[in-house]
Amino acid sequence: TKSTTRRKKSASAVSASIAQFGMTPEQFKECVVRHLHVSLGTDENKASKKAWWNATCAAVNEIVFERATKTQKTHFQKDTRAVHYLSLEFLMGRFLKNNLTNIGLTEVAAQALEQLDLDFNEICEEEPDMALGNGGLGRLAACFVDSLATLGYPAIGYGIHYEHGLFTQEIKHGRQLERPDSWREYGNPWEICRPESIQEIPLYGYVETKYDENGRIHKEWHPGRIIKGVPWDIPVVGYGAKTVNILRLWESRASDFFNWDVFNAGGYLDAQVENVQAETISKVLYPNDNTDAGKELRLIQQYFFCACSIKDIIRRYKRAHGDNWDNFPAQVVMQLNDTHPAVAIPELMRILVDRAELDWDKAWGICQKVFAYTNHTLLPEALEKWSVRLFEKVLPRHLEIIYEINSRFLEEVVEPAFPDNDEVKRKLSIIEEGHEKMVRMGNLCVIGSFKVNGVAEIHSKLVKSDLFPEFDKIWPGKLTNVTNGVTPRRWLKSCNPALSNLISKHVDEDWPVHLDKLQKLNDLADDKKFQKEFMQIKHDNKVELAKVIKELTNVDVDPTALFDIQIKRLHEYKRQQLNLIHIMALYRRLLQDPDYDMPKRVFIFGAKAAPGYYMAKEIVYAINKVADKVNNDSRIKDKLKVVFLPNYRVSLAEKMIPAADVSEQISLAGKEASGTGNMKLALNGAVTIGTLDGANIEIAEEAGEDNVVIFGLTVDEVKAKKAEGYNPWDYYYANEELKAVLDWFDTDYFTPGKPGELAEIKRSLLDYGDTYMTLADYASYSDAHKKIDALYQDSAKWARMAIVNTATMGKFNSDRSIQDYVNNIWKLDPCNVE
Ligand code: B1H
Repeated sequence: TKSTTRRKKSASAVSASIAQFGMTPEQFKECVVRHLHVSLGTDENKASKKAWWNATCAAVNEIVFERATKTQKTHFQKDTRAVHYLSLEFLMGRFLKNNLTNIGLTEVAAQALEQLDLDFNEICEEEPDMALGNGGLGRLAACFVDSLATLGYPAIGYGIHYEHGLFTQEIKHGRQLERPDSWREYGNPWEICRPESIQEIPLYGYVETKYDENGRIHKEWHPGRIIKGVPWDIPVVGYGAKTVNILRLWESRASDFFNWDVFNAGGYLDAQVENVQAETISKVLYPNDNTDAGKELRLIQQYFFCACSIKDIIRRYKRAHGDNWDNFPAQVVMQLNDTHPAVAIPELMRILVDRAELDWDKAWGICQKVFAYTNHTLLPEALEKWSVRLFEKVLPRHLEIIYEINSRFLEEVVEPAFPDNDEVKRKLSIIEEGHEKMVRMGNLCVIGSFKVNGVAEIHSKLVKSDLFPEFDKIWPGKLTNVTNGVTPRRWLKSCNPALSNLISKHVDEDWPVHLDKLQKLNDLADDKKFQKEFMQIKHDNKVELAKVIKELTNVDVDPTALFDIQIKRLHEYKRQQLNLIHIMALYRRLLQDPDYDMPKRVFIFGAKAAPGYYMAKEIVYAINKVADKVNNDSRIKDKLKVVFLPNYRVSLAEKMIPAADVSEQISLAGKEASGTGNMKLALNGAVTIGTLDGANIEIAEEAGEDNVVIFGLTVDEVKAKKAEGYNPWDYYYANEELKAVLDWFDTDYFTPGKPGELAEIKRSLLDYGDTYMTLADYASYSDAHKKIDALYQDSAKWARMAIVNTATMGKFNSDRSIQDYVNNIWKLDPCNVE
């Protein structure tokens, strides 16, 4: 009966998609085979799996590009207002399964490939992740473009077409090694080059001051270099595939225009060097998450893609409106994804004042209606500052414009609000005075934008109270909140098909676009049959993940054990070290008392460390060394396993998240702006163990206090403890277990023959002051895990909690985030395509 319901289910899915796109599995199959011949130049007998994957993508693209063209045409004809999402990162992951989900042809494609004796999932595995982002900030941009297309809003994502995305991670002898990521070495079926929309971008040089006949001042920038920006377009398919928006990524090339001079001077080799320099701009993504590298190349990357994008936006605007700038703010809104694209503000000013010759006030009036800025972090090391010296070298005219913006702001805005107050002026100035003068990009963004938002309630509150309190006083209402979200298409429907099918049996089929409907599952939380089905699916997903774990690490894990997962970038504020210390304490308890009462547990990590982040890499090493020891210690009878899955990325997350029982969200309160992995895990039925930080607070509100396990200091308690003088040694001496675990780092217990190899971790937690108060939260964290153990041992109670988590995560749909942006910031109308 199970297989008949499966067949019925897929039959109805197939008929629905036939209704929309008129395609049967047979037709899809013929389309794939045709592409194998005409697009790939091979045939059924010779084709590699990669070729089959390419041919399948080509078949999907027949629908996708058709819809993309239709969408662009409609937006142009209706002259729609659009949002332009400027982001240095788009962490898209794989497209095939996602695009099939969104055009409703997953079952058709799976059956077509089956008829060709191919396994659908195996073919999907051929696709490299498009990893043009570091972590949450980049993945948020990817979820947002999905939601914008799904909701039918005219939108375009602008970014950089990096040749190398985030590095791939290998673990060798427990340490992280970085290898370049080559996601498009042999071409990428999802992108298309648009040479007709190439832009030329100036850099370096000097500014000449001129006066016209009327004595009016005019500034002319004589650039030292011109770089070419080549756009690559990637279609973004909305769920239901009515709207297909575009992600436009710029690749840098040497400009032919500039090189003629070099050729004429006889410098053929010099010209090649210039080419290499130009192409370096889009060569590689900076691998830092939540830290500012402050490198010249990074500033050039930022300017390069902002300048290309603004020229592109203006070209499109002028096609409909000519040289009349009056409607520009009505047609265009640009969302700045953090301060990384902040230089777009002086760039638009430069074009309006120097090129279009608008007077300053009119130009500034336009700018202030066009830009909105999202702040993603309060961490001081992540707040971007550029040295004035570097800025002047790379963008001399922009520096002048920033000075002008600043002096007018200080005189016309700050002086009236805070008369004669030099201290406030010093704080709000875009220029930080000091040993080395710096440009503060956060201040520039707040001054140049009409709205500024944080990414979760508590974070937005802290942006107002701690980061920009005077700005909040000057412009009440400018600082606001939009809580993050995730797309339920990728993060439930497509990555967890079994749970999705179960949900569809009990909730209207349109839950992927009306995620609040999951609330209906609340009524089934105590239903024994439903609990059994729900937990059976969780178990099956754990069986699948156990296979992946075996393949990647050769560790055997028991799928009946509790799967506890922490997946996110490695950062001390995220406190993977807290998780590790607790694991070591469990190990110690098991060694001291073989009958220690706890359910079998598997702790699973996925995390990349920035290549230059020393302590993060030490923590990766420590996790791997502890894992080696624990996993091979027969004394504890497999009650505890620790695995570190290498090369954590979007496609690996899609396999881990459906299999999680417990979600670790353990940052120090006040440090994690929002988090989005926390939402994905809870949506898939994981129970959160977490601090009152970022979106955890809102997740707890939605799920109810009984269905999450909260521990640790609150934001206010953290502040109070810092104020009174936090001393980690107090906690070390007060807690016998904590002391024993920390002292373990000094021995060679986990690194035989190499005592002290892990000692830096202990030092960072004691001698260096424990910046993120790991020791202060340890006891509370340990108690929280005891609570988890007890809850898990009551399987009905646990099932109830898991179900309620899935049922109550509707708020964290990125469609809701986008609707918030639309209502409060962007003011867009949806546009019907056909
Ligand atoms: C987030 C970053 C970030 N906040 C600088 N800030 C970067 C900062 O390359 N850089 O220089 C890169 C990334 N990333 C994350 O944004 C927050 O830490 C998360 O809490 C949040 O969920 C996510 C999306 O808003």
